[in-house]
Amino acid sequence: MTDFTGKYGLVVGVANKRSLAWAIAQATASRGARLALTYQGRFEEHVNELSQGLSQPPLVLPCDVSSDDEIAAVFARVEQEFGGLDFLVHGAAFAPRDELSSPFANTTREGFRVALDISAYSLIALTRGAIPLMEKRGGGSVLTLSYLGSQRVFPNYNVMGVAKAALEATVRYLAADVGPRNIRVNAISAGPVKTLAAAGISGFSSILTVYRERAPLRRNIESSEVGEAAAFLLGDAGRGISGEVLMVDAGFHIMGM
Ligand code: IMJ
Repeated sequence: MTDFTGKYGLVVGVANKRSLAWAIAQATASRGARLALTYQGRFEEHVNELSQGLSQPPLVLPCDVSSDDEIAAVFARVEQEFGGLDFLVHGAAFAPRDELSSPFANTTREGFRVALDISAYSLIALTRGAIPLMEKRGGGSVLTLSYLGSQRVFPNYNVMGVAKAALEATVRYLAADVGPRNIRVNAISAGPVKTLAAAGISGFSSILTVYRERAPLRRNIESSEVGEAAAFLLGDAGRGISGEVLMVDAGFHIMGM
């Protein structure tokens, strides 16, 4: 599969070993990519530990994606160390906990703001930072992670569904904007995986069961399957694809019932 030897990537949104962003980091690093990984404050230890396990030691940097200053600092360091960038992986998402258990009509103004800022706006800010570094390399590929809750209603997904709908629209508008510079922008919409983003979500186990029963493949997906689909979209094999949301969900989304 796609070789990433000599390619530089930035991966945002690794929290721990179960993170889909980590699966993407592993899939690209194992194919030869040199990576920078960013962590949000509380995940520093986890990400530092994980980074030891990559074949090439990554650059590990702090980044709170709600801060323009921290985003600017990340790209300054990446430019210093790599001189350019071939791909960007955006796997950051957050809504205040209460928003994922309260009735949707009770969504707060602040909860809505935070969810859309962290989970959708950050893709615009990060892509803007990546553009000059990708132009130095003659183009690049940007990938984000979404969920079917952007299109359909799932219990408790609530304002995250709204944020993912905004994120998928952002993918299309960014793809149109940066395409002339040979930069592609895509999303993978992954089926449910027991990551930190799913921890403590009430009813998550029954969601996994429903997917397993109804999906054409009669099983749930594995993180590595997201990693490999990501490697395809990020690498040369995906060079004709932009503005796309690729479903990696064992086919679940095609079913009517
Ligand atoms: C999350 C909530 C409800 C239903 C859910 C999920 N389903 C899936 C998820 C069906 C698959 C996981 N997911 C796709 C997410 O995007 C989760 C985002 C998320 C999770 C948390 C939990 C902890 C917290 N804030 C969060 N913000 C976003 O405090």
